[in-house]
Amino acid sequence: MKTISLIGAPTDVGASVKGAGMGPDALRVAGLVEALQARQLRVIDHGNLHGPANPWQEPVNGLRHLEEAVAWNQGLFDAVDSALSQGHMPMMMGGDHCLAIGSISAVAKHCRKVGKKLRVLWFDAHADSNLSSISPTGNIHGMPVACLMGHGPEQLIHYAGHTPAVKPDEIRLIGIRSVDEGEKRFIHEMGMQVYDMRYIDEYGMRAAMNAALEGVDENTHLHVSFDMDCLDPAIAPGVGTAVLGGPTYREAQLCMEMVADTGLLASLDVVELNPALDIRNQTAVLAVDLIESLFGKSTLVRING
Ligand code: 5AB
Ligand code: MN
Ligand code: MN
Ligand code: MN
Repeated sequence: MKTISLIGAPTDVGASVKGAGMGPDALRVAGLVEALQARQLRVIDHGNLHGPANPWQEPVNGLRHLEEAVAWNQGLFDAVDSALSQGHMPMMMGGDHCLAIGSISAVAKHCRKVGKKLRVLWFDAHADSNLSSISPTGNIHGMPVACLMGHGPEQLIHYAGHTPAVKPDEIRLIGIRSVDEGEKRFIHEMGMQVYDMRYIDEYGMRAAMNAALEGVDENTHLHVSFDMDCLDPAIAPGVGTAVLGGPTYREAQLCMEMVADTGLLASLDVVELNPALDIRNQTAVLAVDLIESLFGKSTLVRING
């Protein structure tokens, strides 16, 4: 039986909109633990990590709350690292997306140790590939992809023990529709593979997912970093940085089902859920619904399905 380690990281230090820190509890209220148990998974809820409060300061040298982000990511790195060394599947409940730096750095360290290939699927409206020199906001939740690829402040790029933690060809961005000018250049320089909304409109979600999953095999550790603002705000209003024109409910379900079909999911981040902006917890309920599909719950009527 698979064991899921639930790790709550209740902070919004990487954002400039308040409220993502309430994400972990909103997911619990929406029935995450029970839903996973119903999928025949053993669930250990480690509760919430502790870290520095959000000082709500202006950016310094292009970075807002660097010290606080470093502390939260170190705590999360340690928790994910420990879950993986016990053979558990870590599920990080954010919190804002800066937390993926610690979470995925621990995953990258693990992959190197056990000799697995890493594939990160980054579902997001944004590219999260900013640098302090080009970011229009200084918010670190807009920088985790760059940090993981070794471009970021010293304190955020060495958790894994090897830098970069993640190579550009190990990550796929999916659902993207809001990219800053500097990010565009960076993405091209890095040669990253991006399945943006234009691609999804033209070729469909099935083609996008097939392309994003190309080359994964039984020796691949598949990590999903799910920013709730990836989804269309019509179905997911409870996020801090909503962008029109995201995947529909069915397209999102298809993504999850196609990941489930690989049987390779080995770690997960659920981030950027903002209960303060939600309507009767519907975005958290949707997250739980999608996570069920990620773990193989299917609405299809088929034999052995
Ligand atoms: B999220 C923006 N590109 O850097 C920036 O929600 C938005 O983790 C970042 O995807 C959004 O501040 C970060 C304008
Ligand atoms: Mn994000
Ligand atoms: Mn986003
Ligand atoms: Mn956001």
